[in-house]
Amino acid sequence: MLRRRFGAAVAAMCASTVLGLTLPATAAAESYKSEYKLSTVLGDAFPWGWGASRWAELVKEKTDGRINIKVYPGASLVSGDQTKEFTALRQGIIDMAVGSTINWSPQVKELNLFSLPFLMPDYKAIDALTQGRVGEKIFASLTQRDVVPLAWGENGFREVTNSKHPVRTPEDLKGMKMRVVGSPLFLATFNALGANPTQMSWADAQPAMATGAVDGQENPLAVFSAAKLHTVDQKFVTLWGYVADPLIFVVNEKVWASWSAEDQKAVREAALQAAREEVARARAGISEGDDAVLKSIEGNGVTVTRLSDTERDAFRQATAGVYQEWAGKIGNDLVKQAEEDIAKR
Ligand code: X2X
Repeated sequence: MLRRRFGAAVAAMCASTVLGLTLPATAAAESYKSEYKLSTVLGDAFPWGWGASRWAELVKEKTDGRINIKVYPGASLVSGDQTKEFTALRQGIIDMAVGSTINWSPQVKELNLFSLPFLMPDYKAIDALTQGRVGEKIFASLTQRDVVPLAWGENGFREVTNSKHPVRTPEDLKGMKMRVVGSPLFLATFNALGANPTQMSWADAQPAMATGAVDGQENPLAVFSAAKLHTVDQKFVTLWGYVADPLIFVVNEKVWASWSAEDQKAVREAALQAAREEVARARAGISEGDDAVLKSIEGNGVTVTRLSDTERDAFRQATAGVYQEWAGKIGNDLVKQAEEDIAKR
């Protein structure tokens, strides 16, 4: 009897000790998910997916494991439909993302800025926008759309490729079946160039190239190389650098609000560091003086066409009407600021 009572008392003590010690932790654990879902289009073999994994890794480190992130490449949380990613992020189906400005531009019109043909001539121009007042304005408009933007990464300058012949003039694109991404601005640009553009997701694009359902596409060289697009018949690349898509590291606003100030700071710092490292990777090996990726593409039998300034200008002129029309849709003030900041770079 005595023994049993003693046992019960010990059990009660243990229970209260356990409860006393674990209650605050349990409360905290309830507002934190055991795992956060992070969406990207491209996986670890690409700078983009690498940057997302790097962010996850740094967050784990900096929060002592309080925030665990799982990366879902292939926009798999939205069944591969990358233009639905932003909506799913707002709705909380996705907790975090490293997303391309192109894929979110159907919902955030300002993001079409980066897809204005021939707005940004070089990396300094991209940086002048993302690291300046234009970038701040775009972040402010994202903040009004239920997400917390933290850092700018980069997919890269998008070069046009095809299976038919070298492209040196707009005429060379005439009638060519081109896969483009999901913003109507891309349809407008390729229509203006006389091509025959069709919209599809990245997942559908590769089989379409392999079967010849499309002749060509446009994507950064880092993507061309990692996706081995020469194996799906892309034999001709033209370096025209007509647009570049930055990436944005974001967290759903409710998820963000559920974290302590200390953890928010850690996630932000991790995003800034991962983005810095990701941009360096996205830019590596594809320009003069640092051309290992470009060389390996050529080594695979791909013909790389480099345009003179005059040749590039013909593409610019052919798309000038699209630029004008879309500047109005994006917001003439924002476009004007972007042009000024690029001129001053
Ligand atoms: O679909 C594309 O072309 C890609 C991978 O570059 C984007 O997601 C914008």
